[in-house]
Amino acid sequence: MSIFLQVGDLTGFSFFLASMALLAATIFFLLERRSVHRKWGLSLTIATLITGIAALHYHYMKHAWLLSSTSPTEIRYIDWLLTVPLMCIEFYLILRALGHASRHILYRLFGYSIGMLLFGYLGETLLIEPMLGFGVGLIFWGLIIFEVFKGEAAKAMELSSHLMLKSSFKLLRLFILIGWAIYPLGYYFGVSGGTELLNVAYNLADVINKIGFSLVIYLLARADSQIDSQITT
Ligand SMILES: *C/C=C(C)/C=C/C=C(C)/C=C/C1=C(C)CCCC1(C)C
Repeated sequence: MSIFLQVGDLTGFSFFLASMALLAATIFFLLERRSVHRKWGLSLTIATLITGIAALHYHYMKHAWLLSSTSPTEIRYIDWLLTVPLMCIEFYLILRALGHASRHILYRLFGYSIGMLLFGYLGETLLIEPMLGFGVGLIFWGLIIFEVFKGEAAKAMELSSHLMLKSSFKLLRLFILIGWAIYPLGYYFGVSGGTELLNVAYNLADVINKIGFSLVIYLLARADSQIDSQITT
């Protein structure tokens, strides 16, 4: 085994690509910090943490893959356990900017995402029957979807008349519905199709969901900051 990427190692390729893309996104958000108003500082910090934490984990995952060609399941789930709750906080911060945040929404999103990841982990490591972990994980994902499309979070968002914040919220929840669907698909087909398929799917999903999601937050923060500076000047 070598620590170099071998010709034809598509999975290794996707680890390198995800690692570099996440690093680039992190540097971009750090450099762009001054282009947003202070009130968006916390949202941008969290967006930077989402890509930054993942970039660091990908550094380790890529090495683990090159050395062993096995799924770096533990590192991956540690990454998700940190970054998915941070994504929940981003929803909460938008609701707070809309003036309709409740902490219960945040706690529910935390609880559902931890449940989803816990059962995914237990199934993937065969500590429980893989399809049981999958099924329970799906239920928790469904609860997250319900919360942001029909539940209290969605209702709180609808109460506001701030169009730009509302459309960003609607865009972000599409990541949860569509972008996040790649994960259970990867799990389902990976369990029978093998670790390569599983890891390529997860790597692709992480690039789309972490960079795309954070970029929407950055664009919202920048657009809203420009409106503010037009009013004050
Ligand atoms: C940055 C990391 C993200 C956004 C990770 C998201 C992970 C999921 C949406 C995982 C979902 C799963 C299920 C819905 C069923 C069980 C298996 C999982 C954990 C892969």
